[in-house]
Amino acid sequence: MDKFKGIFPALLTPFNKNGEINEKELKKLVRFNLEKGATGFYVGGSTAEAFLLSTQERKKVMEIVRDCADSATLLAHVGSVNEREAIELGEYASRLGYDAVSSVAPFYYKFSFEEIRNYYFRVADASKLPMLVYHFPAFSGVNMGVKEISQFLSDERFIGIKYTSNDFFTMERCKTAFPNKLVYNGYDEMFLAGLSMGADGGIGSTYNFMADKFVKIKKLFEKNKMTEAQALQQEANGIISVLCSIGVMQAEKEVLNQLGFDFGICRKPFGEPTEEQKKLIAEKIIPLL
Ligand code: MN9
Repeated sequence: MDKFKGIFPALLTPFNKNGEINEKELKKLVRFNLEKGATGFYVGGSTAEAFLLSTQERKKVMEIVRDCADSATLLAHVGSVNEREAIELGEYASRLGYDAVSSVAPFYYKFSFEEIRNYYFRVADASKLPMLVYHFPAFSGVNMGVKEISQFLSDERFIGIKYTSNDFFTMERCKTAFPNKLVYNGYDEMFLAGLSMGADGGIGSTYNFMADKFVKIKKLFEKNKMTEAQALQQEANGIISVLCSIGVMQAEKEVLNQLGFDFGICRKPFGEPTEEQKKLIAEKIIPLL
């Protein structure tokens, strides 16, 4: 289980001038994060613009990362509102040798919990890999409490949950009821809070360029050095406030661009940061990295 406990950047997807996936830059980002101490990667998640990619492109992203991630632990997000796509991607992740698959709950149509549960079971069965529930009610519109989450965590096909919600009471109840299952903290700005409520690690978008800060927060927490851990979380949060004021993923790509990557911009309908916002990133974020 240790290979699953740690800091997992939810990788961004670089696009070139024509809007196609930029393989070279994605590989460069993987290497950059391995040097910063990332345990592994969450591949093809919301941060990767998964829902703006074709099925072929989602597979290509998985291949590129598999190709260059050496022995890092790889979690493939295969979630889709279209179950057939999720199954196809889950089977593909398994063929590529991923360590686990993950899925957001099927969204938009307000499926019943039973429909959602059956979706998860079928996707898990098809891939035969351990499944990680991606709980993100603010974006998926699907809220689940301890009772619903327990139906997954009590099942041997499920390895844990990526928990992106600020309801830490529910997080703690789930981890306490299922101590052998994994809980990943999802909101980077509350990582330290998540650790104190039982999270085993984190999966986050801001880790793309500051995984080292979160590796340190986790180490300090484990050594009971809370004041130092809080100071680092505060430093990270100063950066995350700026990202949120611009648009998290659009701003994250600009951060990488200013660090010497060529990540391009997010796919439409996402907009681009203005010159003023780029200046804000240069002044308020880059010097802290
Ligand atoms: O799952 C990420 N969510 C998205 C986690 O990217 C949509 C987080 O890393 C947030 O981006 C981050 C900023 O709010 O915590």
